Amino acid sequence: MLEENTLSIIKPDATRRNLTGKINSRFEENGLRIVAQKRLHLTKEQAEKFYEVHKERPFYGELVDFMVSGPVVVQVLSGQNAVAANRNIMGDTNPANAEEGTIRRDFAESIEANSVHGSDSVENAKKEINFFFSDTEIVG
Ligand code: IDP
Ligand code: MG
Repeated sequence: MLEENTLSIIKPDATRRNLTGKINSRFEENGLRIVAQKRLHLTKEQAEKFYEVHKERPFYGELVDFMVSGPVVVQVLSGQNAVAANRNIMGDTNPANAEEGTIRRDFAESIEANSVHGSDSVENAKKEINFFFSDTEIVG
């Protein structure tokens, strides 16, 4: 049994449409537990730093603008194989390719405004969680 933590972000397209509760129900119904959570309006500097790995990609500037276009909910999800489990619940980056019943298939507006972020490895999850949360803010 691999108990893990992963970082989840509910993106501005979803908070704007008041989908926070609906999205979080998907995580809870699928066995993940929200063990830390805060609603933030990211600064441009924070969004640029968070998505630094993508800075050479053509969509980087637009992605940063999108991520600061409204509030986000940053949260830590905990559970067995939480990193992979969260990615499965989210679905493919492009909602057109996402499987039925996934968050992105059901809620995303576009490949960019795709409602949720999820860490893609255990190593990146640790870094991304530390980016937003101190240890005392994570309560399992
Ligand atoms: P992921 O969120 O599924 O891990 P990444 O490839 O890490 O996908 O891309 C990070 C984010 O950048 C995506 O969630 C999406 O918001 C945005 N993005 C990815 N590919 C494109 C694209 O081709 N055009 C516009 N935005 C994109
Ligand atoms: Mg990614």
